[in-house]
Amino acid sequence: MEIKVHGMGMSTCCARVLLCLEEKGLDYEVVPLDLTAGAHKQQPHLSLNPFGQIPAFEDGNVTLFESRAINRYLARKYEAAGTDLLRSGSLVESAVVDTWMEVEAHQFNGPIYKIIRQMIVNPIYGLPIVEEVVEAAAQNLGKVLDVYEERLGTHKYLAGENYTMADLNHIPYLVYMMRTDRAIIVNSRPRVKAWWEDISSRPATLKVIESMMPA
Ligand code: GS8
Repeated sequence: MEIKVHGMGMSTCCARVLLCLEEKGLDYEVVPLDLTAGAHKQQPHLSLNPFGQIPAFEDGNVTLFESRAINRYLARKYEAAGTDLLRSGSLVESAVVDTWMEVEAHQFNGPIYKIIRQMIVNPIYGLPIVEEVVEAAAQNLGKVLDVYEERLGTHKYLAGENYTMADLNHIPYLVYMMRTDRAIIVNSRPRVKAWWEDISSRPATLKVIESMMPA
């Protein structure tokens, strides 16, 4: 297979890339990496991702890491296939997609990562859930999603009337958060809730959720 994703479907950052591959209808192979054995901190993985993290990505001779950068590469290379994720045909529309992708990476990701780390990852490693950390992150995420609630009052999706990579990049952490009692942060905001129900029921999303951790 030309396209290889080194990692595993249960990892949120790998799932982000798989969502893009599925929206584009591309064939790919997930090359499993045994994180428990520390394979990500050793060669040959370090030559694919020098930070010793997953995912790492190969498309023929091209090797990349950083899930969001991999997704932009895929969307540019396979622009004509599947969903138009970057709206590159319009300077302004693509700039709005960029804006909301930045919002995801710089406003949304920080607090939701803390919630998932505490509530989902810590128990796996036998670590306690620090409730104060969860509460502070939930407050911050709520403030971010207040902005989304407003935005989704005038637009169907974050970047406008079309589903784009700006929406897609949010999905993996939300899949896990929606299984916790902090799902209320989404469910208490009607437009954010409707947006989540829409983007989480896309065929590509349903396919990728199958490879994530079971609920
Ligand atoms: C983050 C990669 C990352 O944190 C990206 O690709 O988007 N900004 C990067 N990967 C995590 C798994 S994410 O579920 C990872 O590899 N963790 C193991 C480690 O850091 O040792």
